Amino acid sequence: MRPTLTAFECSPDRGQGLARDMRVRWALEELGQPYDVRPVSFAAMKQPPHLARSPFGQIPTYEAGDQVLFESGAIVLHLAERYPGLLPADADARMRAITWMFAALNTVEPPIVERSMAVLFERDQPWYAQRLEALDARVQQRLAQLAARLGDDPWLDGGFSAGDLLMVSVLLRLGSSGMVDAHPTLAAYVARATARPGYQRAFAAQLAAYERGRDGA
Ligand code: GTB
Repeated sequence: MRPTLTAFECSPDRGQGLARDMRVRWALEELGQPYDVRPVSFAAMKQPPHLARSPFGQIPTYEAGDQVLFESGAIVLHLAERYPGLLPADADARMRAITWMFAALNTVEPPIVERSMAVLFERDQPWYAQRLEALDARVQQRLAQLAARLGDDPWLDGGFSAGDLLMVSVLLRLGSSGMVDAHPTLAAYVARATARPGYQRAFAAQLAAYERGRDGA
């Protein structure tokens, strides 16, 4: 059964691959699973047909027959459980990889998102510089802790896993802030992950989708 994802009709990131459909596309590419994408507009996201798939009116969603999922982390976990390649077979190692998935989404992503929101929406506030300093410190703390754990290892725990896929997806949201580059081992970790053919295919697909949406094709 070929699944269908939803993604922005025209992503506000202009095809930089920062929207959360990218992590699901990347997982599907790593797993060698074909998929279709249904683009949705901001208006359509808030209409009943999409709200039936995503109660919060967001992308991405995943549909395969009767299975309808929302939450990018849950979708990646579902795919990684279903097809071999993104979770180790050994039960303990598998649970550690799943723990890294949660760490990426629950411990590392929130301060990064909070910082991104401030940069986007709070720039004009008189307290912006002070707030940004505090938010930077929170992100920097997480990056230092992550770098300490990664050390010189290529991946977080053994081979590349869904934990790495989500962690790198989250780190990419720091974009050109230079915060990841301040840790050469983390920068190399991100470069290693994004050089993977699965990432490259997913990135190209979302960029092409953005360009189609932008050109109204
Ligand atoms: N926890 C959910 C998940 O992981 O699936 C969060 C999903 C989510 O935030 N979806 C966003 C969305 O649908 C798109 S990815 N937003 C529309 C809305 O809520 O009305 C977040 C995102 C958006 C834009 C950029 N960007 O421009 O760089 C990056 C990430």
